[in-house]
Amino acid sequence: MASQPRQIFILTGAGISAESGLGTFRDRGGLWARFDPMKLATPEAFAEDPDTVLDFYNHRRRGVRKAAPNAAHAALARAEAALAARGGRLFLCTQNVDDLHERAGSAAVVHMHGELLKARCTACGTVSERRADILPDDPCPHCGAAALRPDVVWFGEMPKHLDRIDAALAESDLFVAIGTSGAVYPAAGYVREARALGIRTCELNLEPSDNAGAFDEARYGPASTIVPGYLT
Ligand code: BV8
Repeated sequence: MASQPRQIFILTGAGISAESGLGTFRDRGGLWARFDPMKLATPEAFAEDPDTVLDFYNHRRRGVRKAAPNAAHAALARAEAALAARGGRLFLCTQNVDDLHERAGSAAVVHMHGELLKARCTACGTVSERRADILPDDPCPHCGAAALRPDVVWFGEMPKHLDRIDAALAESDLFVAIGTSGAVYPAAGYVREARALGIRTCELNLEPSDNAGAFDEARYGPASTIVPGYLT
């Protein structure tokens, strides 16, 4: 990393968790290559076939519980602490619904697409920690209704924390995208917003993403190798 930025905005996607054994979405053999997201990751799909949708996320939740953070997650946690120690800030915005950033030691993680290890009650809105499967008749821990869903953001639903994300981006002097294809909005638009704000941009990815042309700088390779190298 060149000059010492004070505020770094990091956007991570499924690629940072790939070497931890969690599937990506759009790579060969990825989740959306095997499943139709419109049949599993939309509120309409959940309304039509809740059992299949719950089962899909139960399977992924079990995978997250078995996975471990990799060197890229650890490097981001170290960078967060180092930047804070010199009066700066690393803002970590993730599209991922796993908890690998937290388990690697990142203190502040903004999950714009929600979290797989949380359940939301569609009756009372309560969000609760949820490491076990969600079964159709499981009661909400707050109101008792059998109305739980994964607290993730489906296609067509409003991502979380957008105001915080926009405010952090506007204050940053470096934008780094890690392990994301640049296919899903509004996250995929952040690099262009950064450029319009005069913020330096860098892509760290296995291969050039759909957004590759929008970045000032890029390093390609597995995240567990290129992220530690870039952040130290
Ligand atoms: C919304 C949670 C209204 C559930 C997910 C324009 C503006 C706004 C919206 C839209 C728009 N155009 C279209 C839309 C609608 C839609 C959209 O973007 N559709 C796409 C398909 C065109 N967006 C929405 O519906 C969003 N909501 O728009 O609300 C609104 C309007 C205006 C402003 C604000 C709001 C909601 C989208 C969220 C959907 N939920 N996930 C779940 O997980 O099941 S999306 C899903 O895709 C995941 O969150 C995932 O993180 C995300 C993005 O995918 P990536 O993370 O990038 O993963 P991918 O597999 O694609 O790529 C992996 C990359 O890693 C690859 O490049 C690969 O090369 C690399 N890689 C692989 N291995 C490694 C690696 N890199 C490094 N090391 C490795 N080892």
